[in-house]
Amino acid sequence: MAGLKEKLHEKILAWRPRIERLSEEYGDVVVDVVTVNKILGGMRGLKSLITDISYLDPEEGIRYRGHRLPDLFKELPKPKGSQMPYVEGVIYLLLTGDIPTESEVGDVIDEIKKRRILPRYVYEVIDAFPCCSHPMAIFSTAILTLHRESFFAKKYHAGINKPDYWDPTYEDMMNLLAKLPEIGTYIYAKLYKDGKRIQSDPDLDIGANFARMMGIKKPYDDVSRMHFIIHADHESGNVSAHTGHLVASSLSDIYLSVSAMINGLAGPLHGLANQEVLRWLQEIMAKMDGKIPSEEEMRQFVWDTLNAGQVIPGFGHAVLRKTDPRYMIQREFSMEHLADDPLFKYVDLLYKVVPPILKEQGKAKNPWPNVDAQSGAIQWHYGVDKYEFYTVLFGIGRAIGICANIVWDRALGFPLERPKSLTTEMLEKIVQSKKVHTQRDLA
Ligand code: NMX
Ligand code: MLT
Repeated sequence: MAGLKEKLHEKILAWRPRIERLSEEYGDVVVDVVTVNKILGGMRGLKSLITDISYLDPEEGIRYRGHRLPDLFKELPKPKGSQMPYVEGVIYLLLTGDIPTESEVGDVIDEIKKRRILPRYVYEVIDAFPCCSHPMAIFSTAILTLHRESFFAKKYHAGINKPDYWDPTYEDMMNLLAKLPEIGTYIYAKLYKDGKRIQSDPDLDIGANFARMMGIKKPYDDVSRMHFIIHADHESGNVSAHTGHLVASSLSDIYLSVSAMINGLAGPLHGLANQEVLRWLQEIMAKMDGKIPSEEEMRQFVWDTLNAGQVIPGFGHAVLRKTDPRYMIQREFSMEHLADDPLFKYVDLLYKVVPPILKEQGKAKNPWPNVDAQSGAIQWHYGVDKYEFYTVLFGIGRAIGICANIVWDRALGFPLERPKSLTTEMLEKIVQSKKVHTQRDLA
């Protein structure tokens, strides 16, 4: 039986002719049109990227390699007695496109275990951070520090054939993914537990080991698995995925690229929204003196926030036009495990009151909750109440998809990304020339 890397190699060889054919035979076919508003509106919806790792349907939500998330949670192998699948199974799936068998997942678990140990200097860099630094700044820097370990960078400098780029990139990916939980949990220990680190256990899978290093009992192992899996990928246009891809397109290695994507994820309109949801909820809780607000009171809090010119964190989406399935997976878990938690009751109230208000306000194209509206409340329930840390958890998961994309970018020989920019005057001239055209047509 072929291991993950051999399987990936077979898949790459089979895929390359499809891309070559598209470029050679259909290179001039028009796929989308760039209007002025696409340029001014953050390229929203512009079909201009390619990835086979995942696809986001506005109505249905994300599919990883063609699989809806609720199906995946049934299809992927699970540890005995666990509700959630192995994170390692998603690594296998995103890289190869195949649902792994138990034994294939076992091989990935072994691969990851071998690569976990962090060089001492990473701890020292984390220790050296000034007080009050945000965990995402520390996380990004700790990853960046590992750049000196890159196989890809070493091979590139020694001289490597372009078709082989993917191979050392795969090695960098597996090394980094194995180390991210160690980095994340050390940042947590350093910032919130007086630096008292719990050592990893070489016998555990990613989810169980993460729970152990966080010092949190079951079912936090399943919470971690669920969290890393649902955050793993969201096609290529979101800020973190796009940043990872863009930086990697200059042949920066995985460490440089993932560190950069973490910085994009750290923005409040993207991954930091999970922290913002909890910060906002805590403010409301303080105003309510811990009591659960009535629907009417909650509506008022939502309107107050909107009227102050702020967004409701955890709601809306640039692509989705329905409730995020990642939200629903977490909601179902919460109804089973934390139904009586006061914070969940707040989240549940928001689920009911926010969408009609956003519809009434009439600005947001999508009034429904996204992944971030629910994730923090689960962490809080299991004792992770330092909400600045939540986006680090998102980042550990997101790195899986971004790394898989970078390996495939290299395998398919995708070029340096370099779109063209125009000046305002140039755009005005283009618009002017179109107007002249229209008038001429009318004459
Ligand atoms: N609360 C208030 N206003 C909103 C919201 C919201 N949750 N969502 C969108 N709007 C506003 C948006 O600010 C914009 O206003 P303006 O015209 O004054 O600039 C208007 O509605 C149109 O925005 P959309 O086209 O619906 O959304 P867009 O694609 O520009 O942005 C988000 C998408 C996700 C950035 C936006 O919905 C938002 O700010 N949501 C809250 C933050 C959040 O939850 N982010 C996490 C997204 C998921 N993730 O993990 O990355
Ligand atoms: C994500 O998971 O990246 C977010 O939902 C944002 C997006 O897809 O635009």
